[in-house]
Amino acid sequence: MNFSDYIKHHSKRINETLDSILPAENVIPSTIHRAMRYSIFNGGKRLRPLIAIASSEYMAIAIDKAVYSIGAMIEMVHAYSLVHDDLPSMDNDDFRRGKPTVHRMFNEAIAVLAGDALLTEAFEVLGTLGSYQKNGDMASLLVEFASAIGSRGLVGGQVVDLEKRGARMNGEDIRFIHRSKTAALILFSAVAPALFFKKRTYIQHMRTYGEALGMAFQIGDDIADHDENTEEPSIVNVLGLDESKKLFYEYIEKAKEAIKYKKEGIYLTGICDWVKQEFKL
Ligand code: GRG
Repeated sequence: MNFSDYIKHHSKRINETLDSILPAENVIPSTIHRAMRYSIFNGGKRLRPLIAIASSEYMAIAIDKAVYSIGAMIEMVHAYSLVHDDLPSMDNDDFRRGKPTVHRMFNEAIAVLAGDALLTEAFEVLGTLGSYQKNGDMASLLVEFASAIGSRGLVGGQVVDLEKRGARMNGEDIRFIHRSKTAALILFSAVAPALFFKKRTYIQHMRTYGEALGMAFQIGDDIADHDENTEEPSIVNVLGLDESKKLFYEYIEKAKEAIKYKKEGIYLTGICDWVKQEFKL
């Protein structure tokens, strides 16, 4: 299957999985279920679930309900992080993916609660994996997931991102933000199938791929959003545009290098090229 068909095919299956997991809009209290669905079904690329699927492919893991569920729980956490990131107390954004943000469409309290529910219910999805995949290592998956998105991962990265607004930063500060805020969940997406399906020989390759791709992704986002007057931490304001681009390509090459050993790596490599296209790099 070519890369574009691969993305379309699996995105559809991820969307069906999310649709089956999330409570219907008319389930009481319907406001929160409408808000959760609004945040999930408003045009995301499904990058992280697709990484989990392509990494399963690399390790010859059958792409079945368990893999789609792992992808769905990651996408639910991603959606929660975006809903909270857009809040007035954080980035105070009115639009996401060209549509009103959740707090604009509903209200601030519902946006906080919709994020909370997406996060909580992602762990419910993780907990149900055992009902159709009896031999999976749920404990390792759970520990890695929680630590990727807690105060030493996603949340911690967001704290430093907020604290560094308008402050002078060095390379170490910006690396910490990128690694925690963005790369941690992308790394988790790559390594989750290896952990759950106990593919121990691949764990380190997947970590290297995921972290490098995650770092490249956030550098690409900083380059695409570059504005020298912004107070928001950006690698471009620390290293300059040329150095940032150089680092972007180095991380993309590092990610590709980590999975060059098998022909099944074509989709993981395709995702690296997709990220390059996404940021026009
Ligand atoms: C509020 C707990 C909390 C965390 C916020 C991850 C994060 C930390 C905030 C998200 C906002 C942001 C700018 C993250 C950087 C990574 C990034 C560019 C996310 C957008 O990811 P895409 O492009 O989103 O995969 P789509 O729209 O395709 O789903």
